[in-house]
Amino acid sequence: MNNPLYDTLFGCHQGKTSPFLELADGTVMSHTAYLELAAQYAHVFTKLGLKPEDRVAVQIGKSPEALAVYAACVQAGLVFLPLNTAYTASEVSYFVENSGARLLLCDDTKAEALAPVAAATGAALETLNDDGSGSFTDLANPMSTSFPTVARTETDLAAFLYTSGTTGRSKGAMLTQGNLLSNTQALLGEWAFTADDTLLHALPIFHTHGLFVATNIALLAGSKILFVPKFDPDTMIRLMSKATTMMGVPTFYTRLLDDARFTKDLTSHMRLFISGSAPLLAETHLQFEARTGHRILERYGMTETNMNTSNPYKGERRAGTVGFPLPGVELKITDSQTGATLPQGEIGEIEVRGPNVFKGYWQMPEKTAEELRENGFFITGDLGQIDEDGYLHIVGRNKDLIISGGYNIYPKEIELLLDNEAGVLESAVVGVPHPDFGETVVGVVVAEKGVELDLDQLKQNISGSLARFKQPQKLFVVDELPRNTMGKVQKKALREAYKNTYQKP
Ligand code: MLC
Ligand code: AMP
Repeated sequence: MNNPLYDTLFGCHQGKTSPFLELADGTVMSHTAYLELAAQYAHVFTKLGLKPEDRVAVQIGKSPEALAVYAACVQAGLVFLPLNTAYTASEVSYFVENSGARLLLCDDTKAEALAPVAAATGAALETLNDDGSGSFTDLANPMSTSFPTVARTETDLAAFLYTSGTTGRSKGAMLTQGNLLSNTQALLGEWAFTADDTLLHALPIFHTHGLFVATNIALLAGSKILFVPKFDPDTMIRLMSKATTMMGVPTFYTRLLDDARFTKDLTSHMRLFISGSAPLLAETHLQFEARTGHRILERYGMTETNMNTSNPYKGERRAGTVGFPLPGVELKITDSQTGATLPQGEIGEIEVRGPNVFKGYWQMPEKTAEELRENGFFITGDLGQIDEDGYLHIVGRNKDLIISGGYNIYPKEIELLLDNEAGVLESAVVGVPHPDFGETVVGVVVAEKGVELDLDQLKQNISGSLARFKQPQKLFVVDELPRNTMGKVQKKALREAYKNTYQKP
């Protein structure tokens, strides 16, 4: 095969007039139109001097054009590096610099702020707006609608997705063509997607869930996607009758349940609802079944591994569990200290191995070695337990991570900023329950001796460096942080102490 990922997901649709993307206003883009646009973009990459393996950093809104950039990168053998649109210029600066991206694509609203970032790293800067306009489009318009696909193998890189870590420095997870392809093939079989399906797609396309899980499956199956820019109850309810399947984070499901228009009738024709990226409360699963008669299929994955486990499509979808390892994925529960495999039923670290597991962190061999064992098992940082029927339960995290509305937030990144502020001796950031997002961010700070901290000012000072969704909802001052005998801050005690502090604004 010439370029396994391109040929299997994209190239196979060449010449087909079948609908691929249907937008909220009813506009349809066929498979062929999508591929022709991607080919034009691939020509622009060549014109800009990009070579296979070069990184293309992309911070643009959700549009068919944005999805065509992904296809173009695969066809031209480039590494696609999507970035959350909420990231500030200072956050983007790190990703561009660290990845050595040769091209940075953004929209007109960000171009001015990102121009210095591109200039400092030597990356080319082009714009692509939500409506399809921009300097990148101007370059693409005169290009041919066919492009000679660049040969690749399954071990070649296809994408970098950045994920933060316990040190606060983001790490570029290197995903190969084989990682993406094998996972899509496994999921397609498990969830029975076909060309008759229509997927209601409201997830962002800069993370694994909306990009690889949702889009790749639809491409492989030849399904149509109802492609909406973001989750909005009115649009979801309006379009539900046209869909057969939906994927979402738990917040999608709780928001739908909060809407009286979301009824059994509205969903009677639906084939499948899938949830992931954050824990779906068993209560939500049961409420959903009571309201609609559908049992949500919950699965478990992460940036570094794509999807690892899934509840069964045909068998019992068990509330509060994430099901069984996918075909080809090995999973074990181990002792966090010794790494030894624990007997069934015991709680321990979840480790996974398989063709889905990433190649390592870009230019961070030590970080890679800490989490990816030489024998191929990846230490997920999630704590799990396998019940007597083989279902995996995720019971906690061994990593310091907050998941808010499906977005990962690493406390260390926020603590480093708070600690740097004048008058702050030290800080600790934890996640506390939030009715809509599952968890939200709270910061606890200790002032330097004799200093009276202005918390509003403090929040304001760190806001320029942090995407809105990472900014603490609340800050508290304490005399000292709770510590264990080893001197380690006891986050569990802080989570307990502040668990009821979220108030609706
Ligand atoms: C938005 N805001 C959030 C937020 N999303 N705050 C905390 N957590 C979030 N997730 C804030 C904005 O900063 C803004 O703040 C305000 O909420 C309104 O913004 P919005 O864009 O209008 O929000 P909304 O549309 O309501 O978005 C909420 C959401 C969205 C849950 C629909 O966050 C979302 O689509 N999440 C999906 C994330 C996802 O795809 N994760 C997959 C990761 S992959 P202000 O102050 O400006 O008003 C992965 C692997 C796997 O985890 O297994 O899948
Ligand atoms: P990310 O790094 O954004 O890919 O997030 C991956 C993390 O999300 C995992 O390590 C889990 O902690 C969490 N996660 C994903 N799916 C689920 C799920 N179904 N239940 C609980 N946690 C999940």
